[in-house]
Amino acid sequence: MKILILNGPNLNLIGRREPEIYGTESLIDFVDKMKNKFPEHQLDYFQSNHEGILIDKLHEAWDNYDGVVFNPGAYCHTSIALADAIRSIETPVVEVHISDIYSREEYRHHSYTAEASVKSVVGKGLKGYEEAVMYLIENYKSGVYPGAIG
Ligand code: CA2
Repeated sequence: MKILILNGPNLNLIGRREPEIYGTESLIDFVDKMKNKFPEHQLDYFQSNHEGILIDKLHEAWDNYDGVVFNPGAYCHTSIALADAIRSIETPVVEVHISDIYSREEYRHHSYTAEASVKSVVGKGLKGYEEAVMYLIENYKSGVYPGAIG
């Protein structure tokens, strides 16, 4: 299975600041380790700080990937365009947030992109990415994604 791990704004700085919220490990290092845990699957990593580039990547994922694990960062709280991009492709998208957005500042409590995704995993640290990958792998054959909310 080919899975794209897609990350949005500021997630390139994870591990360097605010360790009490995001931990001390960088996403690139974590994804590298995760690749060893899923040797029979292809995991590709991409990060951008730009909304349009993330939209382009989602469109490209339709023809090139079987699933996307997506942390849109703060764009999840604002971007109807990203939510539309998720809805516009047939590739299943699982949203991940490292922190529990629902127990943080009120302006983080709503996610447009989670509403368009088949599932969302929040507040589990970087392990949440692993849970999202496993969910995609487990449900790929049946093509049925239980718990789908969008
Ligand atoms: O919890 C998550 O994964 C978030 O998507 C992280 C975003 C935040 O805006 C979302 O509400 C929840 C922030 C990305 C990283 O921001 C940093 C802030 C300080 C130091 C390093 C990264």
